[in-house]
Amino acid sequence: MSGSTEDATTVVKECALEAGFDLVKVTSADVFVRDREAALERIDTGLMDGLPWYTESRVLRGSDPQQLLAGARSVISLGLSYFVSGNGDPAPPSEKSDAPSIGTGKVARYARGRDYHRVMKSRMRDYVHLLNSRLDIDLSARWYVDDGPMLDRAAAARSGLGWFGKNTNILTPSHGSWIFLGQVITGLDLKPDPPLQKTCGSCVRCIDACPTGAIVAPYVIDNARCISHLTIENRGPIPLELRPLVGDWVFGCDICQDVCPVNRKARPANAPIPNLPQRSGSAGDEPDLELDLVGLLELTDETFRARFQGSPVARAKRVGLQRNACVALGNRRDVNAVPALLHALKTGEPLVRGHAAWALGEIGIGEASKGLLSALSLETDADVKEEIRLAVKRAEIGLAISAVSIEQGA
Ligand code: B12
Ligand code: SF4
Ligand code: SF4
Repeated sequence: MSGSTEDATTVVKECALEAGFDLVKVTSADVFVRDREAALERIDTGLMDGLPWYTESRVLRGSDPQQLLAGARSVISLGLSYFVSGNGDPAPPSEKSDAPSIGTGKVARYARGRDYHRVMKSRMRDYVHLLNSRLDIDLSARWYVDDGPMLDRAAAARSGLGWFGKNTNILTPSHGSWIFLGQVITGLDLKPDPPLQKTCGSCVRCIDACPTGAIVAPYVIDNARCISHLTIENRGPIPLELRPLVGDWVFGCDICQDVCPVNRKARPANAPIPNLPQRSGSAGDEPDLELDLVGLLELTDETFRARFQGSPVARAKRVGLQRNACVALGNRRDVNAVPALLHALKTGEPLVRGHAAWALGEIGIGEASKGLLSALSLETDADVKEEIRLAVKRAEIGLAISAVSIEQGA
């Protein structure tokens, strides 16, 4: 290893911290063989179902840095923490809003500030400019974060930025798994870092805690069962059997990270992703910790845009978010939500109407049941009609069970 390689590697690392990243390591530009095979097998066995853009050719390209940058020599692996002190746990109810709330739904930590894609890409651009001026070269480089084909976690693991947890997230000794990952592929000859010799040991907390059983084996997620997929990427209905397990998550899920012991010692970000500026319908310059469920049902395309522009939450689209709000309201079983759900059952898109019917079926009593019966005769969409029929059935069973309990109690 030449002295100049060592010097360039030192500059690369110093500049990354200066550009606002929390972690930086280096790996070679060799093919990620194990990860390529694992990803191809995941597609083959149907465990990536629901993500039509996650294709074999994407994996083949994304696991070979040479295909992404001709003449690639090194991959700089970057980590940006999104763990912000005060942005971790939901605020106590008194601090949430002045308006009376029927209930709120949870937003995953990573999505509580400004869209990280934009923030990370802009820091990466600045980083490459900084490298050019410090090294006095015109660096050949390509950079990726999340939406690129590169296998972000594979690069992080091989470079020793962190290690694979059994929940498939990259865990880091200093910042836990609360980090976004990105890479700069370059033609620079840099000194690679060794992978960490750490593992989860005998811990299986995340596997036990996952409500939908999405961690089907250590290091393996069934995408179609993961709440993160169901509430964000999924454009269709949430499968009936999974709805009760989604709880009150309306965007993403943090359960397998919240229970992880490595995250207990996570350090907050050095240069946190900024919050969104003041927007209509939000509490001001505040992170989206939790979202008012009835408020979500009331959103129009225009108010949705105004509220979530620049936020990762926009990815779910208005209809997806309203679908998720219905599921969370159904899981709360609060009769006060019935008027809003009945309104959604009459005026929402078919996907929202179907999930509003499900929620009313979960609540099951009085106005909820009556509303379902009258909607059944008016509904024209076959799928929504079926949802209403099933909801009526569940409401009737619920009523019969409560009648028996009252009789037995009397
Ligand atoms: C598709 C995707 C999803 C899908 C599928 C998840 C999945 N497990 O793949 C869904 C929508 C469910 C999802 C959810 C989330 N995601 Co996501 N997602 C991606 C994306 C775009 C591709 C991931 C991928 O290629 N998966 C394919 C499978 C095969 O990879 P894998 O599950 O990591 O499996 C690896 C291990 O099994 C390993 N392996 C195989 N055999 C063995 C054996 C041993 C012993 C070991 C140690 C390892 C090992 O090899 C596999 C390939 O590397 C990446 C961005 C990117 N471009 O890479 C972000 C990314 C992985 N997601 C991210 C985040 C933050 C999340 C969420 C936490 C968001 C949330 N809070 O809701 C959740 C976490 C859910 C979870 N437990 O994984 C971050 C993860 C950061 C980190 N610290 O790891 C990434 C890297 C985005 C980014 N650039 O920051 N995501
Ligand atoms: S994000 Fe939630 S649903 Fe997905 S694997 Fe983790 S705990 Fe399970
Ligand atoms: S909860 Fe335990 S098994 Fe799961 S990722 Fe964390 S340390 Fe690993």
